[in-house]
Amino acid sequence: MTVDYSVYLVTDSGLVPEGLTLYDQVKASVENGATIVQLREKHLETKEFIERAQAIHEITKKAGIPLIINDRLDVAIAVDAEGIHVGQDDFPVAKLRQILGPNKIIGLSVKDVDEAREAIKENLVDYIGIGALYATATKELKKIPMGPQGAREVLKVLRDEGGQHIKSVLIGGINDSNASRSLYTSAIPGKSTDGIAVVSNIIASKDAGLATKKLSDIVKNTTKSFLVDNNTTNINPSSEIIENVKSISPMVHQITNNVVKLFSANVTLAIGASPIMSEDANDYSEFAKYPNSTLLLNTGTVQEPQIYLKAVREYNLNLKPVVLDPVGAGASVLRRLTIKNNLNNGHYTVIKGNEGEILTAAGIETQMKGVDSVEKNSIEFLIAAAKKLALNTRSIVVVTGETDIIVDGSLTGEYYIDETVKQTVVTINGGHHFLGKVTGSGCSLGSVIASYLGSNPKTPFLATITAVALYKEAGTRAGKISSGPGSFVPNFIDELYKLTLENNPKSWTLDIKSV
Ligand code: 3NM
Ligand code: MG
Repeated sequence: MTVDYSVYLVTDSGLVPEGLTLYDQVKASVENGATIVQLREKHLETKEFIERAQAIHEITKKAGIPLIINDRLDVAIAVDAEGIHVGQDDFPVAKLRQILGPNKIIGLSVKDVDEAREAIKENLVDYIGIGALYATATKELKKIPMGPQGAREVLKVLRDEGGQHIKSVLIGGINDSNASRSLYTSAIPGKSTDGIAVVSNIIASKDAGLATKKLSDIVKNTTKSFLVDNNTTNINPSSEIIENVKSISPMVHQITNNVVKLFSANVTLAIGASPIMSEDANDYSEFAKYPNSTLLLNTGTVQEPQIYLKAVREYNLNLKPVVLDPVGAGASVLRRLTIKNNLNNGHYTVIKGNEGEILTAAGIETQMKGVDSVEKNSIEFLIAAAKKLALNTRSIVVVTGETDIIVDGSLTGEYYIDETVKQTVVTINGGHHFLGKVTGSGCSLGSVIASYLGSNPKTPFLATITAVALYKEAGTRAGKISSGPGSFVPNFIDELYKLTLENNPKSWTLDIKSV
């Protein structure tokens, strides 16, 4: 039997809204895209559990999908369910297999790589539930949520240590705002999860059918419009992209640090976009719905996690671009936590930083001096780190420095990653050393990238290249006519403005290469 794990409904009768029954919820869900159902009843007497299982089984049988019973072998046998799901401390898998035979589905909850290794060694389960992915109110967790990073580690063990045939679903805190990126960012080359397992986002919904349909669409389709194809052969800055910024003038919502707000706003205006600064969550959902709006998160002066996470959630939900600038990411424990939290709980179209920041984001130990990178690594090493981060996050990664590096996020429209994945890497040389003497010169590049993405959401890679190139070209030109960092600032804003008006990227003098 081939089982479709893609939209895996797990029940919890305690979460059913007033006026509805569990039966209503499961029926609506199954009719709208649930591909497998697990009946999870923690407080029912045995007789009632069996009766309920029978009733639910009628629904799933009619739809031709499997019913899995949580925990209770006796109930599973009594109703001849298609399978059983157990936790680490429940009925031992070896015994289950012995009793149920080879044809029943057996699933096991796995919290970490050690439990994954154990499951491979036993080689008796059909699938594992990897969780908890995120925080959840539905179940008391024994361990802090692992995030996509933890899920990748588990999948790596399955891929490399003999568990390639074991299917998997993600579980814990999954809903329509994070389902897409959860699938994308948990995948590694050669091994991806097979679906999402969801309790409250469906069961607690007043319209379980609609809730399921949304999730089902996300798994099947919406991901493709969110993460558009970046396979571009053209790496030359594009006048069409610049024209779009000028004609659309996108709203660029910036949650940024206190040092650079004025400068970033001025840079945004100079290139034809429209800045708005807000850290108030009451603004977020409206802004995220503006046509062509886009979000920049700059963590230079670290704020409460929810200020960032609520904003990313809204923009992700509305399929709008988000740029993350993890300023000073490796400088302190707080900053390392902040980036981990942001990366684990949101999807970013572009992650931009200097070498130290990108290495930290990629999970490579680095030395930071304040917010300045004190790293001096080879360009090859930086490219490798940027590729790793791009693949893990499915984001475009920009590493700034004398040579800027831009790596695509392999956003092919599918969430699995082929083992032979190819990532486009572009380097841009140019600029002027005064850029390094002016505060906000890195941060306002984030504003420019965000502006370009907002007006070119379907071609994010070329938009990013064009934004970075425009910025460097303006720096080069301003440097030539400035006597020091002081006069450089107004000259730089003027050059950004002029380059935008001219819109003739063919005349730019940068060295842009695909490597
Ligand atoms: N198992 P929701 S987390 C049933 O970590 C369950 O194994 C988990 O509920 C695990 O979708 C979880 O409402 C609850 O967050 C998931
Ligand atoms: Mg259990």
